[in-house]
Amino acid sequence: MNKQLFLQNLADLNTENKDVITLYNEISSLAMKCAGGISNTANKRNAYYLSMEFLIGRSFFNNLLELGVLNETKSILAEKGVDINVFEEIEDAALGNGGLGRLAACFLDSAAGLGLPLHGYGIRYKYGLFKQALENGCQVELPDDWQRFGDPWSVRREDEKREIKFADYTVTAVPYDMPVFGKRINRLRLFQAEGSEQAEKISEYLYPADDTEEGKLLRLRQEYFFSAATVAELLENYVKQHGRNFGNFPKLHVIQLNDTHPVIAIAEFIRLLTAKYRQPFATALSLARQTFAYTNHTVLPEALECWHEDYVKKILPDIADIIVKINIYAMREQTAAGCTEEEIAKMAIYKDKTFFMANLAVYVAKSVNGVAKLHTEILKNSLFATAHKIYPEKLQNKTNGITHRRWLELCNGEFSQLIDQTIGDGWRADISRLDGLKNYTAETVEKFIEVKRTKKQQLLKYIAEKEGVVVPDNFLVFAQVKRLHEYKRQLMTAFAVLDIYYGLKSGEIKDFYPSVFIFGAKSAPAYKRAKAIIKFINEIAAKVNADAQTNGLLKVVFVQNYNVSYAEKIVTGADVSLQVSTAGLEASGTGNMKFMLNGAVTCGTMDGANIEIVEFAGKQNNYIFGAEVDEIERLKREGYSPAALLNTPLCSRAVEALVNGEFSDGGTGGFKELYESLINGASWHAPDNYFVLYDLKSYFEALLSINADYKQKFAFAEKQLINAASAAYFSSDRTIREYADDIWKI
Ligand code: 26V
Repeated sequence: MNKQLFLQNLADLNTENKDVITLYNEISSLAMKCAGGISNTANKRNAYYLSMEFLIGRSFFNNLLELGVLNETKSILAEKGVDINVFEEIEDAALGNGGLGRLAACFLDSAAGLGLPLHGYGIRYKYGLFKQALENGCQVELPDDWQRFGDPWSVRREDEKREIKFADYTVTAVPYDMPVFGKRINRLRLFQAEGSEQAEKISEYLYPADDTEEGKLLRLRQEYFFSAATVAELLENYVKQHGRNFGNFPKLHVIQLNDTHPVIAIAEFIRLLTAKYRQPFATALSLARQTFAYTNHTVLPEALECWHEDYVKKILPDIADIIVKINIYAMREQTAAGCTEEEIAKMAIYKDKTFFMANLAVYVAKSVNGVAKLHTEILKNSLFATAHKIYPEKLQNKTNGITHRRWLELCNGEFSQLIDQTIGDGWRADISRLDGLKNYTAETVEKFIEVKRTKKQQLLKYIAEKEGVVVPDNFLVFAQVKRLHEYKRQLMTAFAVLDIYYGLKSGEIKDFYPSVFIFGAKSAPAYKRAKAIIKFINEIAAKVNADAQTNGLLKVVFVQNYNVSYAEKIVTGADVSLQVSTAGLEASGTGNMKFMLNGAVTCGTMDGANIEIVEFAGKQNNYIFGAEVDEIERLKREGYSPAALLNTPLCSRAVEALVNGEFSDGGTGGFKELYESLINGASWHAPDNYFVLYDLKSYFEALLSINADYKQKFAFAEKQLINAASAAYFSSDRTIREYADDIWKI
């Protein structure tokens, strides 16, 4: 970065009579001009991260921070009478749904920060994840036209576009490069589909609905589109430099597949090597097995991709043939290794006219990783147990992480300064030094209490403006913010909050410290139950907030359009992070880490990375409750009757509220359906298959004990500070070093 040039030009910039969007574009373009180009890595080993999602959020502040000019920019603009916070009007680039996409963004940040050559490849969606509004407490989806502010951080690479062929038509993939700044400048390359109206559809929306034939095909086209563009580019560049001796390709490239979405890249890689570059199939397969690595992000069966062969044959017939052939090689190898027919069936890549993308990835990839200790154990012992027996060297753990630059330095300047004062600023470059904060003094705790109060005030002020709910800033703040899904159990929190409310009204709960529950979540547009849960929470919020008898003690807010920028405010202002998934189902969670790093305690189940969080920060400094994996397994085996729990006081009041007319679902029948799902189940699942009623009592008790403990302000703040001081492990710098050392060898 030519810092001098940037600051000089910025000082000379005329800001008068310019609107925020114009200024945003001018300053961003100036930074791009002064930043320098993508760091050169030809002839060195590089890692490529293929992902359908990169949930980057806002680039402006982060890029200026990474370029080392944020503070100076703030002062120069202030001198001109421009408050840098006006750029908060520029909305997020939400090219992702949740954790998986945000992880990809954190990984790029950390790799650049550590000076490691990792490049992202994905899709430049015209519309990112929908914007959420609440109407009458119900979610409505609005298009997210993120490019309407301009896109000054991308460079269109017309000269590097290429054709991608489907059986019925051809599309042009045009790369847009976003530099990722740090110790070096890496590339995030997003492809835009062009050429015809049909073609443009491919990069129009993130995750189109896939419940129709057309939707499924579109999704498959998206996956192939960017995977094929990436693989073609890497092979072509290699051949330009090294000719057709591909022996060195795996030495120079490692391709990390972010979940199964880009797994089709494996088949395309083999297709190009055989059809275009005339390599024997066995050679191509062997090269693939040295090049690809795969990360699994969920064990939920409904999220494990499989493609009916008809779809693939229809638009990608050669790819279908190749996958069938890979399956033959796999079966041959597994038979030779002495596998039984049953074992081979479990690892099948092609069976019953269906392609199993996770099995394809596990067979071909040289490394398969889970994203938290428990998750990897589950992969080893159940989901991929057979493959683990045959290929024991493949499975490994890489516990997720978050970039402490965005998730502490950028979003919590106040706390960052306190840390600087306490242990020096070395932690910014080397996060492991954050451990030093464990030697805090009473004075540090007092200062931390001040910081928390400031961040809480900022958050509650913002919520008052945006959501119209006023919460006094002495309130204890609980937050559950994440995608809406039954397994994440926002419904269980809703029940617990209702029980608290009834307890306050009846006088059974005494000496309650004033508390607010903040929810933030988007539901998939077609996910009816999730939408009913949003409505239910909003019904509860309306009732509780309007009750003069209790609303000095309890408030509930459901924030609209929860996204990265909202998260940056919520994680800093919250006291308690709610991470209450059914044990075994949250692969890792990364929100839990963001709260921890900003000094919130976790109230959660022994699931995903929560387990490691309490390992580092101590169970005594967090609030763990609920059934653990073994118990859930036992309940599933032996059967569990939630109806029997309906008579217990907590369940009867809260669960019956779904159907006793106390709340209205707006005539959709959604509340009754939720009730039925809990008590009677449905054609596709057992009653209460996420054990909401089972864990409700211990959850309720955990919440009350937090409430009681919070009255000891100093002791509670100490717990919070210990959590922050123990969070170094959860920096994605650590995660990326592990990927670099163990998988990528870069
Ligand atoms: C996808 C789908 C799609 C079909 C309907 C149900 C369903 C449920 C879940 C998913 C999630 C797909 C993968 C994913 O986003 N996993 C998340 O990855 C994060 C980063 O590793 C991790 O922290 C989260 O625990 C995990 O849920």
